[in-house]
Amino acid sequence: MIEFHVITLFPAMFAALEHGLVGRARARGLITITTHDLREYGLGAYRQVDDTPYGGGSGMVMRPEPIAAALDAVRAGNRDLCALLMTPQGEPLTQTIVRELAGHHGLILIAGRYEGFDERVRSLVDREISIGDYVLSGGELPAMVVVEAVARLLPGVLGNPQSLTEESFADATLLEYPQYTRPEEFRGMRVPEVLLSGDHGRIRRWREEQARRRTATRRPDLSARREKS
Ligand code: 9D3
Repeated sequence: MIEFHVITLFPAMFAALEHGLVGRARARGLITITTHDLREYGLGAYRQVDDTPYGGGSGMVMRPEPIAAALDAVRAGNRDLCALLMTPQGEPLTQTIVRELAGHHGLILIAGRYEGFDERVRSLVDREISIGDYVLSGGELPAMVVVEAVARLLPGVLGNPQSLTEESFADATLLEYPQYTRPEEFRGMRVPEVLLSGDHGRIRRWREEQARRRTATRRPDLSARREKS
């Protein structure tokens, strides 16, 4: 059981998490996801959450007070939550980080918009997380990525715990071997004979070799990391 709290200007985007594996985990009471509309903590009659940057420059910056107020409100009801700021300047998310996050009782994810956060917001959180080196329009999709990656590690969320065992073994440093299902021939492309042989020793060795070769050619970075460990 873990509780996710998301602070966002676009709570409606998180309807995506009513579906699929995460949606089922919620329905079964294995996780909770609560969105908190940052606009409700905005300043003045216009509920302002952003402002122009000191020193000039283009774009708007998220003011610290609404985020601090939202964080205080979420933390008031719940002790011991790990607060994550979703930002392109954060640590790039890895499966190792996902496993660390899954160890907490609850997570607060702060999704921003505009050009970024006032620097002082960083002092209010435990970690800053990026999901990779490409430009998105805000932190909402990254927050959903974190929720899904963490949720599927929790006991009972995956139907088949076998997949988790295989995952931790491969540790995301080995790409998947080629997989086939019916039909035996599709548009002239046949299923490799070894997979039809019934020889489970041969099949296992073929899959290991394929996974190694595929990792070496497609992901030399992962391959090098494996050879060292
Ligand atoms: C194009 C504007 N960029 C240069 C000044 C800065 C910038 C600000 C805000 C770039 C992206 C964003 C919005 N992105 C996120 O909030 C975000 C993000 C991402 O864009 N990529 C990967 N991970 C993340 S986590 C949050």
